Amino acid sequence: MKEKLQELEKEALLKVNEAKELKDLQEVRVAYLGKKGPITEVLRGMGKLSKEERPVIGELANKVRENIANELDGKKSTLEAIELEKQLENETIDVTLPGRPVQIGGPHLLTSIVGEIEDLFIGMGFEVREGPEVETDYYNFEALNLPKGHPARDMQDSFYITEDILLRTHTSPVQARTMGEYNGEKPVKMICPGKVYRRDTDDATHSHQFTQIEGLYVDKDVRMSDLKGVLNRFAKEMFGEDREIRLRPSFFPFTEPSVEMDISCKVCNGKGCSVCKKTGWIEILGGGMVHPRVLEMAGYDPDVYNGFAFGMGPERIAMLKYGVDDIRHFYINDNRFLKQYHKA
Ligand code: 2U9
Repeated sequence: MKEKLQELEKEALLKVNEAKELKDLQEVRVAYLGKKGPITEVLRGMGKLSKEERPVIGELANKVRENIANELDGKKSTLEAIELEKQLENETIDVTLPGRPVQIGGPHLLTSIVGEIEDLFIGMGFEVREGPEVETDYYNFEALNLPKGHPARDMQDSFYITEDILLRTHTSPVQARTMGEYNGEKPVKMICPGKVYRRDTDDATHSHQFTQIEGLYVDKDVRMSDLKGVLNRFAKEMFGEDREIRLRPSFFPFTEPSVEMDISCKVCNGKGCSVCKKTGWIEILGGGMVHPRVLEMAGYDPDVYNGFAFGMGPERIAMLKYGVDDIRHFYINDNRFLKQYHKA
Protein backbone atom coordinates (compact mmCIF):
# COMPACT_ATOMS: atom_id res chain seq x y z
CA MET A 1 0.00 0.00 0.00
CA LYS A 2 2.82 2.34 0.94
CA GLU A 3 4.59 1.61 -2.38
CA LYS A 4 1.35 2.09 -4.30
CA LEU A 5 0.87 5.54 -2.77
CA GLN A 6 4.45 6.52 -3.51
CA GLU A 7 4.03 5.26 -7.08
CA LEU A 8 0.82 7.29 -7.49
CA GLU A 9 2.56 10.39 -6.15
CA LYS A 10 5.44 10.00 -8.60
CA GLU A 11 3.06 9.44 -11.48
CA ALA A 12 0.88 12.44 -10.60
CA LEU A 13 3.83 14.80 -10.11
CA LEU A 14 5.22 13.74 -13.47
CA LYS A 15 1.89 14.54 -15.14
CA VAL A 16 1.73 17.90 -13.39
CA ASN A 17 5.19 18.61 -14.66
CA GLU A 18 4.21 17.66 -18.23
CA ALA A 19 0.96 19.71 -18.24
CA LYS A 20 1.05 22.45 -20.86
CA GLU A 21 -2.35 24.07 -20.38
CA LEU A 22 -4.68 24.73 -17.47
CA LYS A 23 -7.11 22.12 -18.75
CA ASP A 24 -4.34 19.44 -18.52
CA LEU A 25 -3.87 20.38 -14.88
CA GLN A 26 -7.57 20.11 -14.22
CA GLU A 27 -7.53 16.62 -15.73
CA VAL A 28 -4.68 15.58 -13.40
CA ARG A 29 -6.52 17.04 -10.42
CA VAL A 30 -9.68 15.09 -11.22
CA ALA A 31 -7.79 11.90 -12.05
CA TYR A 32 -5.69 11.78 -8.82
CA LEU A 33 -7.51 13.84 -6.24
CA GLY A 34 -11.12 13.46 -7.44
CA LYS A 35 -13.79 11.51 -5.57
CA LYS A 36 -13.24 8.53 -7.80
CA GLY A 37 -9.44 8.91 -7.84
CA PRO A 38 -6.98 6.30 -6.52
CA ILE A 39 -5.99 8.21 -3.39
CA THR A 40 -9.59 8.61 -2.29
CA GLU A 41 -9.96 4.94 -2.94
CA VAL A 42 -7.00 4.14 -0.67
CA LEU A 43 -8.47 6.30 2.08
CA ARG A 44 -11.81 4.57 1.67
CA GLY A 45 -10.20 1.16 2.02
CA MET A 46 -8.48 2.07 5.29
CA GLY A 47 -10.99 0.07 7.26
CA LYS A 48 -9.53 -3.10 5.93
CA LEU A 49 -6.05 -2.28 7.25
CA SER A 50 -4.62 -3.41 10.57
CA LYS A 51 -4.71 -1.08 13.55
CA GLU A 52 -0.94 -0.44 13.25
CA GLU A 53 -0.99 0.21 9.52
CA ARG A 54 -3.97 2.56 9.55
CA PRO A 55 -2.32 5.73 10.97
CA VAL A 56 0.85 5.22 8.93
CA ILE A 57 -0.97 4.81 5.63
CA GLY A 58 -3.51 7.48 6.55
CA GLU A 59 -0.75 9.98 7.22
CA LEU A 60 1.10 9.04 4.05
CA ALA A 61 -2.06 9.23 1.91
CA ASN A 62 -2.77 12.72 3.27
CA LYS A 63 0.81 13.78 2.65
CA VAL A 64 0.70 12.47 -0.93
CA ARG A 65 -2.58 14.25 -1.46
CA GLU A 66 -1.13 17.49 -0.08
CA ASN A 67 2.04 17.22 -2.18
CA ILE A 68 0.07 16.69 -5.40
CA ALA A 69 -2.30 19.57 -4.54
CA ASN A 70 0.62 21.89 -3.82
CA GLU A 71 2.31 20.98 -7.08
CA LEU A 72 -0.96 21.47 -8.95
CA ASP A 73 -1.41 24.93 -7.38
CA GLY A 74 2.18 25.93 -8.13
CA LYS A 75 1.96 24.83 -11.74
CA LYS A 76 -1.44 26.51 -12.07
CA SER A 77 0.07 29.88 -11.13
CA THR A 78 2.89 29.36 -13.63
CA LEU A 79 0.53 28.43 -16.48
CA GLU A 80 -1.79 31.33 -15.65
CA ALA A 81 1.12 33.73 -15.81
CA ILE A 82 2.19 32.31 -19.19
CA GLU A 83 -1.38 32.56 -20.51
CA LEU A 84 -1.68 36.19 -19.36
CA GLU A 85 1.61 36.98 -21.03
CA LYS A 86 0.34 35.44 -24.29
CA GLN A 87 -2.94 37.35 -24.08
CA LEU A 88 -1.13 40.66 -23.49
CA GLU A 89 1.10 39.92 -26.44
CA ASN A 90 -1.92 39.26 -28.71
CA GLU A 91 -3.75 42.36 -27.58
CA THR A 92 -0.84 44.72 -27.96
CA ILE A 93 -1.80 47.90 -29.84
CA ASP A 94 0.57 48.86 -32.59
CA VAL A 95 0.75 52.59 -32.11
CA THR A 96 2.78 52.94 -35.29
CA LEU A 97 -0.16 51.80 -37.51
CA PRO A 98 -1.57 54.63 -39.65
CA GLY A 99 -4.94 55.97 -38.34
CA ARG A 100 -8.27 55.59 -40.13
CA PRO A 101 -8.89 58.54 -42.47
CA VAL A 102 -11.15 61.22 -40.95
CA GLN A 103 -13.76 62.80 -43.22
CA ILE A 104 -12.96 66.48 -43.31
CA GLY A 105 -15.88 68.86 -43.64
CA GLY A 106 -15.95 72.12 -45.51
CA PRO A 107 -18.22 75.05 -46.20
CA HIS A 108 -21.52 74.37 -47.99
CA LEU A 109 -21.43 75.50 -51.65
CA LEU A 110 -24.03 78.16 -50.91
CA THR A 111 -21.99 79.49 -47.97
CA SER A 112 -18.92 79.72 -50.24
CA ILE A 113 -20.80 81.53 -53.03
CA VAL A 114 -22.42 84.00 -50.63
CA GLY A 115 -18.98 84.65 -49.09
CA GLU A 116 -17.46 85.16 -52.53
CA ILE A 117 -20.20 87.61 -53.56
CA GLU A 118 -19.87 89.48 -50.27
CA ASP A 119 -16.10 89.82 -50.78
CA LEU A 120 -16.60 91.22 -54.29
CA PHE A 121 -18.99 93.91 -53.10
CA ILE A 122 -16.97 94.70 -49.96
CA GLY A 123 -14.11 95.33 -52.41
CA MET A 124 -16.31 97.91 -54.14
CA GLY A 125 -17.07 99.71 -50.87
CA PHE A 126 -20.38 98.08 -49.86
CA GLU A 127 -21.10 97.15 -46.24
CA VAL A 128 -22.83 93.85 -45.38
CA ARG A 129 -25.99 94.14 -43.28
CA GLU A 130 -28.48 91.59 -42.03
CA GLY A 131 -32.03 91.85 -40.74
CA PRO A 132 -34.95 89.80 -39.36
CA GLU A 133 -36.46 86.90 -41.30
CA VAL A 134 -39.77 87.44 -39.53
CA GLU A 135 -40.87 90.84 -40.84
CA THR A 136 -43.69 93.29 -40.61
CA ASP A 137 -45.98 93.82 -43.57
CA TYR A 138 -44.83 97.44 -43.54
CA TYR A 139 -41.12 96.76 -44.18
CA ASN A 140 -41.68 93.77 -46.46
CA PHE A 141 -44.27 95.43 -48.74
CA GLU A 142 -45.52 98.89 -47.80
CA ALA A 143 -42.11 100.63 -47.61
CA LEU A 144 -41.16 99.11 -50.97
CA ASN A 145 -44.01 100.69 -52.89
CA LEU A 146 -46.19 97.61 -52.61
CA PRO A 147 -49.31 99.00 -50.87
CA LYS A 148 -52.20 96.74 -49.79
CA GLY A 149 -54.06 95.46 -52.83
CA HIS A 150 -51.02 95.85 -55.10
CA PRO A 151 -51.08 93.06 -57.70
CA ALA A 152 -47.41 92.24 -56.99
CA ARG A 153 -48.47 91.01 -53.53
CA ASP A 154 -50.39 88.24 -55.24
CA MET A 155 -47.32 87.36 -57.26
CA GLN A 156 -45.47 86.71 -54.02
CA ASP A 157 -47.66 84.33 -52.12
CA SER A 158 -46.27 84.60 -48.62
CA PHE A 159 -46.10 82.75 -45.31
CA TYR A 160 -48.12 84.96 -42.96
CA ILE A 161 -47.78 84.58 -39.19
CA THR A 162 -50.43 87.17 -38.34
CA GLU A 163 -52.21 89.65 -40.59
CA ASP A 164 -49.28 92.02 -40.17
CA ILE A 165 -46.32 89.71 -39.66
CA LEU A 166 -44.82 87.33 -42.22
CA LEU A 167 -41.65 85.51 -43.26
CA ARG A 168 -39.87 88.02 -45.47
CA THR A 169 -40.30 87.35 -49.20
CA HIS A 170 -37.12 89.23 -50.12
CA THR A 171 -34.22 90.90 -48.29
CA SER A 172 -35.36 94.38 -49.39
CA PRO A 173 -36.80 95.19 -45.91
CA VAL A 174 -33.22 95.18 -44.56
CA GLN A 175 -32.45 98.06 -46.95
CA ALA A 176 -35.63 99.89 -46.05
CA ARG A 177 -34.71 99.54 -42.35
CA THR A 178 -31.14 100.74 -42.98
CA MET A 179 -32.33 103.83 -44.84
CA GLY A 180 -34.72 104.52 -41.97
CA GLU A 181 -31.85 104.14 -39.49
CA TYR A 182 -29.65 106.56 -41.48
CA ASN A 183 -32.55 108.98 -41.30
CA GLY A 184 -32.19 110.45 -44.80
CA GLU A 185 -28.98 112.12 -43.78
CA LYS A 186 -26.12 110.03 -45.14
CA PRO A 187 -25.40 107.79 -48.13
CA VAL A 188 -26.21 104.05 -48.01
CA LYS A 189 -23.96 101.56 -49.74
CA MET A 190 -24.86 98.07 -48.64
CA ILE A 191 -25.62 94.51 -49.58
CA CYS A 192 -27.84 92.18 -47.58
CA PRO A 193 -27.55 88.42 -47.90
CA GLY A 194 -30.10 86.17 -46.26
CA LYS A 195 -32.84 83.58 -46.36
CA VAL A 196 -36.21 84.45 -47.87
CA TYR A 197 -39.50 82.53 -48.04
CA ARG A 198 -42.21 82.15 -50.67
CA ARG A 199 -45.17 79.82 -50.91
CA ASP A 200 -43.88 78.02 -53.96
CA THR A 201 -44.06 74.32 -54.71
CA ASP A 202 -40.50 72.98 -54.68
CA ASP A 203 -39.14 71.78 -58.01
CA ALA A 204 -35.84 71.92 -59.91
CA THR A 205 -35.87 75.73 -60.08
CA HIS A 206 -38.12 76.74 -57.15
CA SER A 207 -37.71 76.39 -53.41
CA HIS A 208 -40.08 77.70 -50.70
CA GLN A 209 -36.97 78.94 -48.91
CA PHE A 210 -34.00 80.29 -50.81
CA THR A 211 -31.26 82.90 -50.52
CA GLN A 212 -31.07 86.43 -51.84
CA ILE A 213 -28.39 89.03 -51.98
CA GLU A 214 -29.64 92.51 -52.65
CA GLY A 215 -27.60 95.66 -53.01
CA LEU A 216 -28.44 99.33 -52.54
CA TYR A 217 -26.48 102.49 -53.21
CA VAL A 218 -28.17 105.75 -52.26
CA ASP A 219 -26.25 109.01 -52.56
CA LYS A 220 -26.37 112.32 -54.36
CA ASP A 221 -25.97 111.95 -58.13
CA VAL A 222 -26.06 108.17 -58.51
CA ARG A 223 -26.61 107.15 -62.14
CA MET A 224 -27.74 104.11 -64.07
CA SER A 225 -24.20 103.90 -65.49
CA ASP A 226 -22.94 103.37 -61.88
CA LEU A 227 -25.26 100.39 -61.59
CA LYS A 228 -24.06 99.04 -64.92
CA GLY A 229 -20.39 99.49 -63.95
CA VAL A 230 -20.79 97.74 -60.57
CA LEU A 231 -22.78 94.84 -62.05
CA ASN A 232 -20.38 94.46 -64.98
CA ARG A 233 -17.46 94.13 -62.53
CA PHE A 234 -19.42 91.64 -60.45
CA ALA A 235 -20.27 89.50 -63.51
CA LYS A 236 -16.69 89.45 -64.78
CA GLU A 237 -15.19 88.65 -61.35
CA MET A 238 -17.75 85.89 -60.82
CA PHE A 239 -17.92 84.25 -64.24
CA GLY A 240 -14.72 85.35 -66.00
CA GLU A 241 -13.28 88.42 -67.70
CA ASP A 242 -14.42 87.13 -71.09
CA ARG A 243 -18.13 87.42 -70.16
CA GLU A 244 -20.21 90.26 -71.59
CA ILE A 245 -23.30 91.71 -69.90
CA ARG A 246 -26.45 93.28 -71.29
CA LEU A 247 -29.33 95.09 -69.59
CA ARG A 248 -32.93 94.59 -70.71
CA PRO A 249 -35.87 96.76 -69.62
CA SER A 250 -38.02 95.14 -66.92
CA PHE A 251 -40.40 96.08 -64.11
CA PHE A 252 -40.16 96.01 -60.32
CA PRO A 253 -42.41 98.07 -58.06
CA PHE A 254 -39.44 99.39 -56.04
CA THR A 255 -37.24 100.51 -58.97
CA GLU A 256 -37.92 102.82 -61.93
CA PRO A 257 -36.56 102.31 -64.50
CA SER A 258 -35.96 98.60 -63.87
CA VAL A 259 -33.68 96.23 -65.72
CA GLU A 260 -32.73 92.60 -65.91
CA MET A 261 -29.14 91.67 -66.54
CA ASP A 262 -27.90 88.83 -68.72
CA ILE A 263 -24.38 87.46 -69.14
CA SER A 264 -23.12 85.97 -72.38
CA CYS A 265 -23.41 82.19 -72.33
CA LYS A 266 -20.16 80.49 -71.35
CA VAL A 267 -21.15 77.21 -72.94
CA CYS A 268 -21.59 78.48 -76.52
CA ASN A 269 -19.84 81.83 -76.16
CA GLY A 270 -22.93 83.71 -77.30
CA LYS A 271 -23.68 81.58 -80.36
CA GLY A 272 -26.78 79.94 -78.89
CA CYS A 273 -27.15 76.52 -77.24
CA SER A 274 -29.55 74.55 -75.06
CA VAL A 275 -28.21 76.15 -71.82
CA CYS A 276 -29.06 79.69 -73.01
CA LYS A 277 -32.14 78.50 -74.92
CA LYS A 278 -30.55 79.51 -78.21
CA THR A 279 -30.36 83.19 -77.21
CA GLY A 280 -26.64 83.35 -76.34
CA TRP A 281 -27.57 85.12 -73.04
CA ILE A 282 -28.40 83.95 -69.51
CA GLU A 283 -30.39 86.06 -67.03
CA ILE A 284 -28.60 86.41 -63.68
CA LEU A 285 -30.14 89.31 -61.76
CA GLY A 286 -32.49 92.30 -61.65
CA GLY A 287 -32.02 95.90 -60.66
CA GLY A 288 -32.84 99.51 -61.38
CA MET A 289 -32.95 103.04 -60.01
CA VAL A 290 -34.65 103.21 -56.61
CA HIS A 291 -38.25 104.41 -57.00
CA PRO A 292 -38.64 107.99 -55.67
CA ARG A 293 -41.54 106.87 -53.48
CA VAL A 294 -39.32 104.26 -51.78
CA LEU A 295 -36.70 106.95 -51.06
CA GLU A 296 -39.36 109.28 -49.77
CA MET A 297 -40.95 106.70 -47.45
CA ALA A 298 -37.52 105.95 -45.93
CA GLY A 299 -36.92 109.64 -45.24
CA TYR A 300 -34.65 110.50 -48.18
CA ASP A 301 -35.56 113.55 -50.27
CA PRO A 302 -35.83 112.22 -53.86
CA ASP A 303 -34.92 115.67 -55.19
CA VAL A 304 -31.56 115.46 -53.40
CA TYR A 305 -30.82 111.75 -53.21
CA ASN A 306 -31.20 108.96 -55.70
CA GLY A 307 -29.85 105.45 -55.91
CA PHE A 308 -29.63 102.10 -57.57
CA ALA A 309 -30.63 98.68 -56.27
CA PHE A 310 -30.24 95.14 -57.48
CA GLY A 311 -31.10 91.64 -56.38
CA MET A 312 -29.88 88.16 -57.16
CA GLY A 313 -30.30 84.55 -56.06
CA PRO A 314 -26.97 82.99 -55.03
CA GLU A 315 -28.38 79.51 -55.72
CA ARG A 316 -28.92 80.52 -59.35
CA ILE A 317 -25.42 82.03 -59.51
CA ALA A 318 -23.91 78.80 -58.13
CA MET A 319 -26.04 76.66 -60.47
CA LEU A 320 -24.77 78.59 -63.49
CA LYS A 321 -21.19 78.69 -62.31
CA TYR A 322 -20.96 74.99 -61.43
CA GLY A 323 -23.59 73.44 -63.72
CA VAL A 324 -25.89 72.37 -60.83
CA ASP A 325 -29.18 71.28 -62.40
CA ASP A 326 -31.54 71.28 -59.40
CA ILE A 327 -31.95 73.92 -56.65
CA ARG A 328 -32.97 71.17 -54.20
CA HIS A 329 -29.35 69.93 -54.14
CA PHE A 330 -28.59 72.92 -51.90
CA TYR A 331 -31.07 71.81 -49.26
CA ILE A 332 -31.05 67.99 -49.35
CA ASN A 333 -27.55 67.93 -47.82
CA ASP A 334 -26.34 64.82 -49.63
CA ASN A 335 -22.64 64.76 -48.86
CA ARG A 336 -21.86 63.18 -52.23
CA PHE A 337 -23.02 66.46 -53.78
CA LEU A 338 -21.61 68.82 -51.15
CA LYS A 339 -18.11 67.37 -50.90
CA GLN A 340 -17.44 68.04 -54.60
CA TYR A 341 -17.24 71.72 -53.70
CA HIS A 342 -15.01 71.47 -50.65
CA LYS A 343 -11.78 73.23 -51.37
CA ALA A 344 -8.65 71.23 -50.50
C1 2U9 B 1 -34.93 98.93 -51.75
C2 2U9 B 1 -35.11 99.43 -53.01
C3 2U9 B 1 -34.97 98.62 -54.10
C4 2U9 B 1 -33.98 95.28 -54.99
C5 2U9 B 1 -34.12 94.65 -56.31
C6 2U9 B 1 -34.38 93.08 -57.83
C7 2U9 B 1 -34.42 94.16 -58.61
C8 2U9 B 1 -34.49 91.69 -58.35
C9 2U9 B 1 -34.65 89.36 -57.74
C10 2U9 B 1 -33.70 88.71 -58.62
C11 2U9 B 1 -33.88 87.22 -58.49
C12 2U9 B 1 -34.54 88.61 -56.47
O1 2U9 B 1 -33.33 86.39 -56.19
S1 2U9 B 1 -34.34 86.97 -56.88
O2 2U9 B 1 -35.62 86.36 -56.78
N1 2U9 B 1 -34.47 90.73 -57.43
O3 2U9 B 1 -34.60 91.47 -59.52
N2 2U9 B 1 -34.20 93.34 -56.52
S2 2U9 B 1 -34.26 95.52 -57.68
O4 2U9 B 1 -34.48 96.55 -55.06
C13 2U9 B 1 -34.62 97.32 -53.95
C14 2U9 B 1 -34.41 96.81 -52.71
C15 2U9 B 1 -34.56 97.62 -51.60
C16 2U9 B 1 -35.10 99.79 -50.55
